[in-house]
Amino acid sequence: MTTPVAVIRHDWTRDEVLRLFDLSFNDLLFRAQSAHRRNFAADEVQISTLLSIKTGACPEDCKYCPQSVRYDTGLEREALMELEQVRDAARAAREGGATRFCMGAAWRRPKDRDLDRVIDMVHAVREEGLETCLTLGMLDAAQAERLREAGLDYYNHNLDTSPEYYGEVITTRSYQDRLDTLGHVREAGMKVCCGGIVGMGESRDDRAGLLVELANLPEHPQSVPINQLVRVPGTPLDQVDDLDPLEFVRTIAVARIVMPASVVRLSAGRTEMSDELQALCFLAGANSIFYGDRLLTTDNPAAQRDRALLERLGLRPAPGESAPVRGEEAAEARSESAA
Ligand code: SAM
Ligand code: DTB
Ligand code: SF4
Repeated sequence: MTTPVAVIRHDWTRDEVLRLFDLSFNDLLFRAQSAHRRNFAADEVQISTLLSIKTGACPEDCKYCPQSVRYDTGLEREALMELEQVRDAARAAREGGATRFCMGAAWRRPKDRDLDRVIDMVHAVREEGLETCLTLGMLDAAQAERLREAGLDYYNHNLDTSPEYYGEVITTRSYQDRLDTLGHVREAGMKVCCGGIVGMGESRDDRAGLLVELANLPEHPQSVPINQLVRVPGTPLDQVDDLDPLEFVRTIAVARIVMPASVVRLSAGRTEMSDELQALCFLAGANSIFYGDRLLTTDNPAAQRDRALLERLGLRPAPGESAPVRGEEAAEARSESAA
């Protein structure tokens, strides 16, 4: 009998997932590393760079977020960026070694006239030969369709936590709103980037609940960012207790096991992590990072430190999924979305 390459399940129960969390650390990491090797080159790490294209003054009340207008975090608000600035940032990201460029806007949902400008940005980033990702808040079906026609590769929209803990963190949009947006993105045919945040004072049961929700979506998100809360002074979660770092590693390992063929990103929070902790996260099956000195509004490890870390661990950047699209394909996408 041969072992299947990847058993993709959508019927995980919370008890089963909690039993994975309860394994001995060695057993858990062995299972996660085995799942990883069945599906991915063991030493490749996908490299994404983030850019905040519209910063601050967000009407939503996400308690972790420095960009909510409700919390005084001292963040300067910035209007939607000019196209040429975005193009320059994308070019610099590609030259620095990123294969994907993720643009984030502090909106509840984009207005259609904003979407016109963001679509021009997607074209510009594609012309630089990078995969494209956007995170703009909630989308309706027509907006998702427009983004797919523009050639957008990924849309990021996180579930953030378990359905039970969600109301402790966000009250201005529901879990179902998030599932609806994810449905529109999936149905439009784009790849889904969806994960959450740990270290917000949630329980292990909540971490298991988040992973069950992600794994039981109609399709596993192709990209699963696992963020450790970045505690920003002025936000309501500023004073939350530290999460045990080994519990963070366990969360990555369980994500790898329940979504074996998805790229799991060790996302926000790396600035506070030692090289050794990050190495454990890679061993647990993380195979993507945000690269570059900034996340959206907070710091990320310096690019130089990350290059040294990857080198020390013998990890190499994964090749991008789409061939460079300077020229033909990008022009095609532009004329399609103009039609
Ligand atoms: N406004 C859009 C939205 O929320 O859908 C897009 C941008 S929002 C900043 C993207 C994601 O960043 C959030 O869903 C959350 O998971 C993550 N995030 C925001 N602030 C964070 C923080 N302080 N620590 C860790 N992750 C954070
Ligand atoms: C995701 O899951 N993490 C990224 C990205 N998707 C957009 C954002 C992290 C933001 C951390 C806080 C900040 O820099 O503002
Ligand atoms: Fe706004 Fe997104 Fe921040 Fe929530 S996470 S406050 S929606 S920018």
